[in-house]
Amino acid sequence: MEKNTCLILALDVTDREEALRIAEDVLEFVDAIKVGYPLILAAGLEIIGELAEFAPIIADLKVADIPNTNRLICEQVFEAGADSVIVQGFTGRDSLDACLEVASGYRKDVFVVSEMSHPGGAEFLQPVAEAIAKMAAEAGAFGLVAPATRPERVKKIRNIIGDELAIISPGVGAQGGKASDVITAGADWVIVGRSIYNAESPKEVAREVAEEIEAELRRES
Ligand code: NUP
Repeated sequence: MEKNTCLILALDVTDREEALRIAEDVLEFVDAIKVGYPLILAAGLEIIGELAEFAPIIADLKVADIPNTNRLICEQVFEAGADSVIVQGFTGRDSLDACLEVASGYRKDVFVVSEMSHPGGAEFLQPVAEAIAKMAAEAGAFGLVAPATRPERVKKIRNIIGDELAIISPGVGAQGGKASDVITAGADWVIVGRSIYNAESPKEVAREVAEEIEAELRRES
């Protein structure tokens, strides 16, 4: 996944045509498109291959099962054309290793959720987030998912893992996070869903977020 705009679109619409239309519309302002259960369940797994024509695809399936089942899920996702998959870390090292093995066979990437961005993410996940981040780094994951709603947590996790892993960060816009704050905190990519795909002009909002990130990166350099 190339770093250009540092923006990832979370495409959680449930209509295939709408998904393709929005993807094409915002294309020049996003480095990747993240698809998850809402769109895959509505439009079928083939939507991954269709969207892969536009941008690298991150399959946000938050894979969280025993190693064998994780392996089977990851094979399906990569066969469908995804470039990376998001998996949960709380299931432990063996479950993560199963995903990493499959990804490496396909020359694809794995992102591990360290702490979730919604308020409930602070209940059970936050206390183990740092241990999950360390495990993901030791296991050789490509990156982590960390919450844009808590930039101080992104900073903490960045300090723990150093520059070895990428951080992708959801929670900007609809969940209250701000793109420039989470870039300052050490995220590599910002993930934005509703505030782009529900906008009257998704392209304009994507442009605004990309410009905010660019300005912040320029200010820091
Ligand atoms: O901790 C997480 N928070 C989160 O919002 C991990 C995620 N994968 N996500 C996903 O990011 C969520 O499922 C949605 O697809 C996207 C955020 O969308 P929005 O709040 O910008 O609409």
